[in-house]
Amino acid sequence: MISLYTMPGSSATAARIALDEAGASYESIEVERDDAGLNVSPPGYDELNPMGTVPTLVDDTHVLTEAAACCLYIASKYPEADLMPAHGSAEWATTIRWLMLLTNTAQAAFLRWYYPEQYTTSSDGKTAVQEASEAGLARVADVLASEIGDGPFLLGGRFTVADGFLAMLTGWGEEFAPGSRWSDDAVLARHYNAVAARPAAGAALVAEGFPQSFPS
Ligand SMILES: N[C@@H](CCC(=O)N[C@@H](CS)C(=O)NCC(=O)O)C(=O)O
Repeated sequence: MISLYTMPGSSATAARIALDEAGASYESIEVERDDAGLNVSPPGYDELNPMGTVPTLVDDTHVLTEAAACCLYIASKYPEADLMPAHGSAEWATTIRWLMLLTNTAQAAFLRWYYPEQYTTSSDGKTAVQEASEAGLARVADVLASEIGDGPFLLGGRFTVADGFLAMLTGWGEEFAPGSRWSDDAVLARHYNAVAARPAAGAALVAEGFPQSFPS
């Protein structure tokens, strides 16, 4: 059985959405940290994921880290769920293009906002890190909104694992200043709502602490 190591509302949400959309049988194992941010449970977690982050997905002898890699793995393991277009097709190319932007650029910028102390050695540098993250994220939001257009998904009418990933990111950043949250963008809010309207993805989002919908 697949094991998904997770923390509520974390990057593991994208993998959970993919697993639930696939109807996969899996166990969820919560990683617990102490006040210093060290993983204390389950014992030995950092050997599984040397970065010490979540998610980690274990499927028999396969150990995957990186949320986007987990999503692609799940899509390949459960082809009947149709979570990715046919390998090598134009739609596949478009999907991996946006999924890589989501993880390399957007997710990374959100994580700089949430963990600013990891990106500055200056004791008063955290605010500047967060401001730069928000500015970068505003640019990515514009690009994504323009790509989605009437959508409702990145590929138009077809849902892929990239949409689950994007919905997770749109659900983040609620601490940002009003107007600069991704959920403030009408297109991204509509995209989120379309993902959340799917029974499996919507239940996963809500279970992870995300809203059922955003005003759009
Ligand atoms: N690129 C990694 C990022 C994972 C990541 O940073 N996860 C966060 C939670 S959303 C985490 O575990 N942070 C703990 C830390 O950086 O100490 C992935 O996609 O899995």
